[in-house]
Amino acid sequence: MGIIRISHPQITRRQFLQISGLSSIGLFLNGCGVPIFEDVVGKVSQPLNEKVGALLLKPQTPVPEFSPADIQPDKLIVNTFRYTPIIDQAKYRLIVDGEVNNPLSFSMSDLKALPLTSMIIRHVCVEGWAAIVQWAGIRLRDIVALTQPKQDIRYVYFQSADGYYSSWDIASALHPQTLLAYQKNGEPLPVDNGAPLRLASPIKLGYKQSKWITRITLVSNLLDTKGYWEDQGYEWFAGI
Ligand SMILES: Nc1nc2c(c(=O)[nH]1)N[C@H]1C(S)=C(S)[C@@H](COP(=O)(O)O)O[C@H]1N2
Ligand SMILES: [Mo]
Repeated sequence: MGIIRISHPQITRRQFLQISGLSSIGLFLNGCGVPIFEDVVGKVSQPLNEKVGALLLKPQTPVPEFSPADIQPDKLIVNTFRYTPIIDQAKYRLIVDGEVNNPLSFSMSDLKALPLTSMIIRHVCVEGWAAIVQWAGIRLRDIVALTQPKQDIRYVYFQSADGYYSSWDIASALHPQTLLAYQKNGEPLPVDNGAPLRLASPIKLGYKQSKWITRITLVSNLLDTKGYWEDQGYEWFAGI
């Protein structure tokens, strides 16, 4: 789909551990609204994008969650349109890049060092089925905060190992219940459901919940290609 540029910058282990000990808000602002990230990963060349900053500081209202008794393990139908990529978790890297000051590459153990969030939500597929699922993983907003987005970031592209791709508006991406999940119903995420890493969010339809994510790219404008299904006429926003 030709998005932006490929870069594979590495963050050192020491830097990562320092960063991951901080909350996403603490990463961004001290009392004066000045980025404190500089102390941790070096010079910040751009001021924080005000819109992204506002979304991070004032997260949208959470969607009510279900209780563990509501989980429907048999109702989540595997829905894979191309093929199931088998990813070696030891070699896996998540690239987060685009219009950011601090593009990053994460191993699975880097990701697992970030705060774990669990939620029980309803997955809704446009093909006419739904399932209540428990997902656990990291908040996408924490990853976005670490990359120090430049000004005017409005969209996020997700690329998957099977060639699937999708794009989201930044507000939905920064929603506190938009997770990069690596667990399902209390177990490691099965390959069919997107291991090692997939999107899970109660505010978007199933086809926006990319499985096998390998690259996340923050951009100010959408390209002509918006998503695997979106480019075939499915609604782009796909909110629930
Ligand atoms: N990479 C990738 N992600 C994908 C898909 C896919 O084919 N490839 N299918 C989507 C659709 S339409 C749905 S409903 C959900 C299904 O998730 P599941 O297979 O874990 O139930 O994955 C979404 N994410
Ligand atoms: Mo779907």
